Amino acid sequence: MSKLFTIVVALALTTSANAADKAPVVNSSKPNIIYINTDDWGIGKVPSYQMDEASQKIIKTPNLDQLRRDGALFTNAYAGNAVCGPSRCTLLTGKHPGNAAWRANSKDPTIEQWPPKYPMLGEVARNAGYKTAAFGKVSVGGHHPPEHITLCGWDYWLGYLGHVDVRDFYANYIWENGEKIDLPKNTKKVLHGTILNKGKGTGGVVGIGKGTFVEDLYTDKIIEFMKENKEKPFFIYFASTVPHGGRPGGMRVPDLLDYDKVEGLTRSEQVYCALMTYHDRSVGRIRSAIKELGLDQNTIVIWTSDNGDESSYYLRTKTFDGNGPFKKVKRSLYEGGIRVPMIAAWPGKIEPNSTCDLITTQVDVMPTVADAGGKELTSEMDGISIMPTLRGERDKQTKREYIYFEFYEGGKQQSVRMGKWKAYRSGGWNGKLELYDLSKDIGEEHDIAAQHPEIVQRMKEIMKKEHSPHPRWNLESKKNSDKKKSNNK
Ligand SMILES: [Ca+2]
Ligand SMILES: [Ca+2]
Repeated sequence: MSKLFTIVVALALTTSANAADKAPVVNSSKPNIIYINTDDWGIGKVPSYQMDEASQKIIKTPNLDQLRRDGALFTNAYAGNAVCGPSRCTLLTGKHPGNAAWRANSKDPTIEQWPPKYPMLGEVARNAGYKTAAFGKVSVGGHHPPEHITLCGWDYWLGYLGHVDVRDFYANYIWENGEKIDLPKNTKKVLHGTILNKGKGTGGVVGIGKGTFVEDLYTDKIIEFMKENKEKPFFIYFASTVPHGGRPGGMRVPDLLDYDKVEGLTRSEQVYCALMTYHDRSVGRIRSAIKELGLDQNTIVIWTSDNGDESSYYLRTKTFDGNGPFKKVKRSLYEGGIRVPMIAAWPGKIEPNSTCDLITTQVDVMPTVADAGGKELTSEMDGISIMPTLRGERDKQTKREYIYFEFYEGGKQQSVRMGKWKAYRSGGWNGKLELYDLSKDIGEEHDIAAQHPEIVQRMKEIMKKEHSPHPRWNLESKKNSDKKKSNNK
């Protein structure tokens, strides 16, 4: 036990509550946490995962490679859901997809449901003793008034209100703590002359920007926040929009970083790769700042992505195998839509250059943060704390029997991961349940439901149990709901 920790314990034991209130904040008992959640970064495109030769050869992420060498590569990490809004909703509300307010990007919850009565991630962190800050795509789902972002529990936030406005890496404004501020360098004129490529299918403007690159601005402000709060434990949520692009902002970077010299890359791919390398620099800058502030022994850095790989509107993934060995991409509850990269480092606790096969999803972030701050988990949290794993005490790690997903784009999808088993169903209650053994069939190619009726039955029970009714989303099959409607006439 460290000397400092002994003193803290002694203080807590011997002083009255009043005196304890006046005691200086000592952050050695609570690790700082920096949670970096990228946007649509497919697991195949993370060179450390070694799933795609082209990604390993072409995409430069030296700082993520270093993070991996310093920490653990999670091989069974899942996003909150298969697409931005629902995934972030799970992360920020601590509700799994069967209980979540957002279960598709397309519709908002009802006014009775939002804002919720239960505490959200920032508030849980704050209640656990953390100074809290959020950067980037801070929306829980859909588009919010600024006060709803603040309500999540952030002492400081910088970013955008929704999922569309946030896509512009050179927007001429940004929101800071509920106030809209100008980014005067990002004039239309400056950007107008920088278009390298436009037209159908590129998802907006692709090219070079010469103003304030918002990804860098987030990083500057994260470092500033850490400096200001280095004496306190802090929790930072960095929702980078890299490598997501799309209308209306498109994809722009300050420089192509020599990706234009790589043979065979399309212009979109050059910009796309440069975006990833710019984000990688952000990770490097943040980690250097942690070291300079003397906080590295007491800071957990977790890096991940909010859903599987995206290909539909980028038209730039042909060179790369973005989903690795997994089936489908973003918007699917097959593994390719939800299995994500996750790398965590904590010097002295997480074994360097290790791998971890714990099945974890973004629903676990909230209980993990509460636990890190010494708080009990509440019944409102659907996940488990992975602090024992992060502390290097894997034998103490609580494991769950299964994880559950549901999602309402591309059919009514449900899936369950239970040990080696993966169940998938599309079409609601009456859809055919497919069963895969991931230990032998990582690509979900061989449906063996017919051979395992007892597992199928169990999976159906889990799907029934974990789905909670929602006014916007139900699992009735279309036929049945049509029948109901005509019966009601
Ligand atoms: Ca996303
Ligand atoms: Ca693949």
